[in-house]
Amino acid sequence: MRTVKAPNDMSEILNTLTESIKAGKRKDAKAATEQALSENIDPQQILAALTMGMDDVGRRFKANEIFVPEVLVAARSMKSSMELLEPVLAESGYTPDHTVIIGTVEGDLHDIGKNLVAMMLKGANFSVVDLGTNVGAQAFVEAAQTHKASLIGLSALLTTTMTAMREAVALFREQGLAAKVMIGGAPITEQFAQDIGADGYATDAASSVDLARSLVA
Ligand code: B1M
Repeated sequence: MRTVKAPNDMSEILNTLTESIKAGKRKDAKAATEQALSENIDPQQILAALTMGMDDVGRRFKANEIFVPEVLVAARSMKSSMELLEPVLAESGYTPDHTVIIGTVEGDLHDIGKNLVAMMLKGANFSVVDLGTNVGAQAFVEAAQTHKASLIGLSALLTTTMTAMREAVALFREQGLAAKVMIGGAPITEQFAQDIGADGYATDAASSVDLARSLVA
C-alpha cells in the first residue's frame, strides 16, 4: 500500500535531512534518509534536500566560516545517505546528468584536496570517477572516453608536477576530447590555467562546484 504524505510532514523530514548534512550528523542524516525512503518521498526530492545541505556547506567553506574537518564530516554524512539513496534512484531510472573524471596528475601523490573536490562534486549530483593519484595523461583520456565525461578535473600540489598538468591538457586538445578541463591545487593560478589552455580554475572545493556547474551549463 502506498501512503501519500501531507506536504508538511514531508518538508519536515527533508528539512531534517538538509540540517543533518549541514551539521555533519551522519547518524541523523542516515535516519532521516531511511525515514524519507520508508515514507515513499520522491527520491529526487531526497537528493535535492541532501544537495541543498552540501551547497550550504560549500558556501560557508568559501566564506571561511567552516574549515576542512567540517566539510569532511558533512561529506561523509552525505556519502552515508547516498549509499541508501543510490539504489532507489537507479531503480527509478535517475542518473546524474554529468560525469567528471578527476585525479592528481602524474608524479604527484597528494590527494587530500582532490578528495575534497571529488566529495563536493558528488554532493552536487555529479557522477565522479576518481582515478586517484599519479595519473598519467593517457589514463584521463581513456576514462573520459569510456565514461563519456563532460568534465576532467586535474589536481596538482607540487610546482614540479604543474608541467604534467600542462602536458595533460595538451594531450586532451590533441585528441579532440569534448570534455571541459578544470584544474586546481595549491600552486595553481588563474594565469597558469589560461596559459595551458584549461577551461577553468578553482581555488577550493566549494568553488570547484560553482566552476563545474558553469562549465556544463
Ligand atoms: Co607534500 N608538499 N610533499 N606531502 N604537502 C606540500 C604541497 C608542500 C607545499 C610542503 C612544503 O614544502 N611547504 C611542498 C610542495 C612545494 C612545492 O612544490 N613548491 C610538498 C613537498 C615538497 C612534498 C614532497 C616532495 C616531500 C618530499 O618527499 N621531499 C613529497 C612529494 C610526494 C609526491 O607527491 N610525489 C610530499 C609528500 C607529502 C605527503 C605524502 C607526506 C602528504 C600527502 C598526503 C596525501 O595527500 N594523501 C603531504 C602533505 C599533507 C602536504 C601538505 C602539508 C598539505 C597538503 C594538503 O593536503 N593540504 C602541503 C603543505 C601545505 O599545503 N601546507 C605539502 C590540504 C588540502 C585540503 O588543500 O591540497 O591545497 P589542497 O586542496 C585545496 C585547493 O588547492 C583546491 O581545493 C582543495 C580544497 O579546498 N584544489 C582543487 C585541489 N585540487 C583541486 C582540483 C580542482 C579544483 C580545486 O579541480 C579539479
